[in-house]
Amino acid sequence: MYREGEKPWKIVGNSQDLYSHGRLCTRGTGGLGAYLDENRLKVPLIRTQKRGKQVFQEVSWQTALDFIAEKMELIRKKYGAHSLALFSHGIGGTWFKTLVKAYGSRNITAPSYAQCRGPREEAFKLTFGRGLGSPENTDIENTRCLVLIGSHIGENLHNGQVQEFAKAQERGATIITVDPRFSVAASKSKYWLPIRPSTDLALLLSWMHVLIYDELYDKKYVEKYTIGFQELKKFVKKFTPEWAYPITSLEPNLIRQTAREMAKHAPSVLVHPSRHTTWYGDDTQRCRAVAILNALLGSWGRKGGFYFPRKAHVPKYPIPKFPKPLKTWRDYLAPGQFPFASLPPANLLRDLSLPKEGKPAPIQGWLVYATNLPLTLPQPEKTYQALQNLELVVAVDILPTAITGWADVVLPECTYLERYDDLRISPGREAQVALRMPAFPPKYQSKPGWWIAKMLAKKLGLEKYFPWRDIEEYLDYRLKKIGSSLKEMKRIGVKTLPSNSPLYLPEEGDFSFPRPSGKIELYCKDLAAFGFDPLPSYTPHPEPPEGYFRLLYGRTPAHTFSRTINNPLLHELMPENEVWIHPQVARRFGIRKGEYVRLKNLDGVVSLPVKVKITERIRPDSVFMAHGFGQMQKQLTRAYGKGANDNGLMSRVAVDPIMGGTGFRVNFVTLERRSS
Ligand SMILES: Nc1nc2c(c(=O)[nH]1)N[C@H]1C(S)=C(S)[C@@H](COP(=O)(O)OP(=O)(O)OC[C@H]3O[C@@H](n4cnc5c(=O)[nH]c(N)nc54)[C@H](O)[C@@H]3O)O[C@H]1N2
Ligand SMILES: Nc1nc2c(c(=O)[nH]1)N[C@H]1C(S)=C(S)[C@@H](COP(=O)(O)OP(=O)(O)OC[C@H]3O[C@@H](n4cnc5c(=O)[nH]c(N)nc54)[C@H](O)[C@@H]3O)O[C@H]1N2
Ligand SMILES: [Mo]
Repeated sequence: MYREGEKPWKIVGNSQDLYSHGRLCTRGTGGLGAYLDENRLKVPLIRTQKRGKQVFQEVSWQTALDFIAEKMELIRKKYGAHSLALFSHGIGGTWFKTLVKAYGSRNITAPSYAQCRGPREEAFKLTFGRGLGSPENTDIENTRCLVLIGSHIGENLHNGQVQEFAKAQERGATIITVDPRFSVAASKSKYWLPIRPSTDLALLLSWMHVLIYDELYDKKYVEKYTIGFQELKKFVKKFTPEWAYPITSLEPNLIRQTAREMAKHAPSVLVHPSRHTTWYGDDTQRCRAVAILNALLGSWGRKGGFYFPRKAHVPKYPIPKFPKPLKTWRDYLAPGQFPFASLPPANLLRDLSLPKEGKPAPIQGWLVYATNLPLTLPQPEKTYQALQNLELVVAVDILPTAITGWADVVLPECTYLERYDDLRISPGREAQVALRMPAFPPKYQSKPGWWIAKMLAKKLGLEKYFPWRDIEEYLDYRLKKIGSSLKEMKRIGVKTLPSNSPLYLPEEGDFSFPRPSGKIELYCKDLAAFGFDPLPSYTPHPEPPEGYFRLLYGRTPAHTFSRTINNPLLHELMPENEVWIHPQVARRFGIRKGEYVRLKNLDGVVSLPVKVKITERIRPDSVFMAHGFGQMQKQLTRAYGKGANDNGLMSRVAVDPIMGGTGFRVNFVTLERRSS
């Protein structure tokens, strides 16, 4: 803990923490910059002019919270409590979820579902009976063959995974990377498959064909644990590598070789399920294909494939039952719409905030916690429309960002270095509990999320849902239930609880998978019952028109989405993004190295100028850039106007009919030179 007068110097990891082993990534170390950032929100603000105009008045916490509580009461009376939605991302959202449930709404969403992991979670649940969760139960550490499909570990810095990836590589594990871009992971791979974007499902089907018809699959495993193999075998018969070649642009030989390589190492092989999986609208089906491929290789529940994670059970602090909401997002779905959505898609709640046919919209108020919706939800013009129609928009943030610019009330949270959050109880190889505690007192007038939610609850007469005196009492209560205490956790940070639940399938005896059949379902009756393909079919996606390129995007090691671009330490590492273009494209447009161009999409949306990176590491039919840049808040003195915003160009989406995810990779752009 910080002592008065001391200067913050460095963030270090906790060696007992399985997620970091004491080693932090760039962004973890750079976290100090979030605390130091002089552009931070400092006091509560209330808008004094029409929404969209950024004219705010500084107010006291009392005034800000009174204003919100009054508006929430008004919404409850006029439209019903269910017409308030919460958008949140990350663990800090816990308190606001409690608040909103207590108030009477279950319209609670996060972009980490329908803009990220949703399709994968539903696909794996439909196949194996459980999703991957976060962090994923991938046994990279022990794998002998790792297949990465549009998952660029190394640039996507999920700390634990990157460390395991490095270990696997050192051990000489074979890495196969399928990516239209020569990613960092591709550079460490034995095989790089520069696939034509949007055709992965064809590759997956032809890999299955090779495994089955060359009899390379795990027969014992398939027989014992799966159902639907005969249907699958018949289904993939025609999907030969020769069939896949013109679709994917990958040579048949390469497809056969890589299938054999996987089979050689099975079951210690991991076809990584990827994380950001909302690509082309048929994403649940593509992820089903990944799941099925893993089942053929016998990797689920096997060492070097997928382990069964352990999770600590920590009793909750007792609170009364939440009231039953009058309506939820499901009541607004058409029959058969998104039948497998287990959470509300954020885009759905956004769209439900738009008035239709002169009637008031079902959603009338937004509480937004730690998510920058204009840069996060595709089709931003719809987000702006919704924002103009709401009765109330509250943003709880640490910076003056795109979303706070649209809020009626802006509440400055303190950074994660200045507050307690709820306990981290996530799955892993061991059952661990971790504490986040303040290293410094909150700067300015910022306050922790738990305090904000508790105070609001009090003003709304909902204090019984926050019955603890303060966060320390809350945490201590929970920790004592597992034989620890806040005092102990403040000292050790992370605690491993005893757990001997098996990490892998038993060698002998039966095992029942949590599916209706008790087996891994290669053929999915549940999907068929709703009119979806029970086995994943390949359907072609539109190709870019002449002179246009598919817009690909992804992570970059120095930054987390849009949230770190203004961070003084991380900004220094990467102040702007670049657009990657192939030399052929550069020649055709007469573009020179380091030049700035604008990207223009098929709907005429034009980006800010962005620097060109001419490289053979990207296919000539696509361009690539890192997400999160091109921010337009002048108050963000470092991030302002630097680089281009991929989300601004996402005016089209391909919606997944199974769970409502928004496929982002269906936007095409051309390049505009400055002089032209
Ligand atoms: N176009 C496009 N859209 C995408 C993606 C993409 O690659 N391209 N990626 C998708 C994916 S995978 C995901 S998971 C989502 C992520 O979506 P978001 O979580 O919305 O990502 P950010 O843009 O980082 O927005 C985070 C916001 O939280 C604020 N913030 C940061 N720390 C704190 C804190 O401690 N407290 C509070 N109260 N606020 C804080 C930041 O200032 C920022 O305004 O985006 C999805 N959307
Ligand atoms: N540094 C850093 N790391 C992060 C994050 C961060 O913000 N910063 N965010 C975290 C989060 S929430 C997520 S969801 C993950 C996301 O990390 P990933 O799941 O790895 O996803 P993306 O970053 O979107 O990576 C996209 C990759 O897919 C490739 N690609 C594009 N189109 C296709 C295609 O049609 N087929 C194939 N096979 N590949 C294609 C792109 O070239 C790119 O290399 O990263 C996590 N890790
Ligand atoms: Mo994500």
